[in-house]
Amino acid sequence: AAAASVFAVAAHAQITAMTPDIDGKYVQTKVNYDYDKRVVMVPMRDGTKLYTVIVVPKGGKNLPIMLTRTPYNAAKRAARADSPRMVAAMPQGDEPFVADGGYIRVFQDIRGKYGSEGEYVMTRPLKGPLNSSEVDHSTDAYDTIDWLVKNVPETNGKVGMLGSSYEGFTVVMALVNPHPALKAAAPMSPMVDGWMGDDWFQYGAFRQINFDYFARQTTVRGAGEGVQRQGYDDYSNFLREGSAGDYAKNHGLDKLPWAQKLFAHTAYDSFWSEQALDKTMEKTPLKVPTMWIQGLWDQEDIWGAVHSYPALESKDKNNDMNYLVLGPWRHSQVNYDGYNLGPFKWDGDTALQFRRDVLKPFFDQHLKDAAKADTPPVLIYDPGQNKWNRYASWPQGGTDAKTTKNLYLGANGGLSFTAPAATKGAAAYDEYVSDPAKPVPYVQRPVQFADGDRWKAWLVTDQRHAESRTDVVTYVTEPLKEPLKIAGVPKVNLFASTSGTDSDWVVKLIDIYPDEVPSQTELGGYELPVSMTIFRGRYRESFSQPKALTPNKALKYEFILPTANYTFKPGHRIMVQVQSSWFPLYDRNPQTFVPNIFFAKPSDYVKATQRVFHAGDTASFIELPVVDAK
Ligand code: PG9
Repeated sequence: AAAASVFAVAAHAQITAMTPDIDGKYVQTKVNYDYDKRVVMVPMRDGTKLYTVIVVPKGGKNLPIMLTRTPYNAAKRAARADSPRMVAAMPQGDEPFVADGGYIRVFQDIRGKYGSEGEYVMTRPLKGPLNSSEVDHSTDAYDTIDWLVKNVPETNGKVGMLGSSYEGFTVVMALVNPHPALKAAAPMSPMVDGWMGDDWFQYGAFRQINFDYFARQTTVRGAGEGVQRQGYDDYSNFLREGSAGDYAKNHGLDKLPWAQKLFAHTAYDSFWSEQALDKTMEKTPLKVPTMWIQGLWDQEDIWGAVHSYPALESKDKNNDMNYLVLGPWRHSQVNYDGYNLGPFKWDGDTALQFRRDVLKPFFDQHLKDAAKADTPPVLIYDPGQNKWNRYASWPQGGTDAKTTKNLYLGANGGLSFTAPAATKGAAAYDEYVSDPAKPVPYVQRPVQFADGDRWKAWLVTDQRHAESRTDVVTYVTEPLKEPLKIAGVPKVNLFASTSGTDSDWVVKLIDIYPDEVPSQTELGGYELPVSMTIFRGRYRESFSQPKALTPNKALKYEFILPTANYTFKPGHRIMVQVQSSWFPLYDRNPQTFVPNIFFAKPSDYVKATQRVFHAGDTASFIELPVVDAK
């Protein structure tokens, strides 16, 4: 009782009615936390300090470290929930790793973003012709890992790295001159080649959704704002404002260095080829077991993982270092629920199955000296059969004449494996008018880039909305009598002409569901894109040297479609669609050859008559990587 009254007197002596109530001294007592969170500024070789959040299970000893380097706010990445339990505080994708307190988890802001010092450079190139400084993401990863293994007492000295998209790009960067403590890596949907197919362009066609992305990322060190809109429908918003360059100018985005870099490098020049990490991987010794992961319908980085895996594969002499995983997923879905994509339901939570049964054992083997995991060299979902396939190598089909089957576009909208004969009299082509004033929408209008759910699933959008347009040509097989399975990379061989001097060609390989699907009626007649892309015609002969197209001449366009592992089932039909715009996701081709499409003038945009040829020497076809469906 005496002690209590002393305390009461002392408190009264100090605290008055006017004592300021915000004194900044309060630190909440963490009750029953099963982890410690430490924030450290980790020094890099050039003296720059990077904001690093280290989350250690309480009482942990001899634990491996799982590292993610991010431009997306390390503090937030390490705080999914404000919970005393590490499994709830870490991101959903980490649950298998942290549920049993078996891993130290580290998130770090890359230089120039959020809590880190230094200058931000978008996907900072490696030291070399594009980067004359002494630092890049390879050295930053090295210095970080070096610091962690020396300064985190609870670690066993082994580090793994994982992360998706930009965070996947930083994983790949760490594989260039890797620190010896880096024992395993999982780049998920890594940004690898920003011109061929990841994020910025696809075969040279610019992805306008990125204006919002780099406005948010490069206007401030923290989280910036997207671009203000004039109206509800982004189709109208972008159409109204003209070229992508005009759009940028109208919103002041042309002042941003990243926009200026994009505008200056529209072709596949050394700015892009020097940064293409699949090319870097080809020159890099395979020292770290690496699992390349992406979605089959990855709407942001469809190029990276599937091109990096083959770049390293010839170095994997025992087939136990270089792995490929493709799930039935949208971009980064590997880290979330994987029960479905849009209306397509899979055989359970495919993403969790993968993280728990494949990814965790892979890391455990290399970071914890656990038993050798039963990791398939290649693991790919077949959405048609609704099951995972384990392969020893990839691709399975399309590797020789036996496994390549040509699917020919034909007369009267036909599509078959028989080459069409030369036609006498009958038209050897189909024709449509591509009008830049009425471009084909990539999803049904109204379109909003800000609608995240729609964006995430857009690559499985029902293509009937496009089929019914007069500026889209379609070719369809008879209903299949037998299952047809493809497992590899479909390749387009398109003979087409335009009355203009430049043109885009969008080619889609589609699975048409039967008219009736009793178990899920809304899928009746659904036109599911299996694989599709856009090709900017000016790059027909060379990606680095664009060239005007000769008007009205049948020219051959050859390019690959995104990788597929897919069974078309009996009763389904295969469809190919061809069109010349995909708006507003991709900027419009003016259809007049201009030096730089970003700066096309209103008068450059002209209607063009397009022809798709399907007979004799100019028979268009898609090479399919066909394998035994059983
Ligand atoms: N796809 C995003 C991105 C990566 C790299 C550059 C620009 C954008 C991402 O999800 O991180």
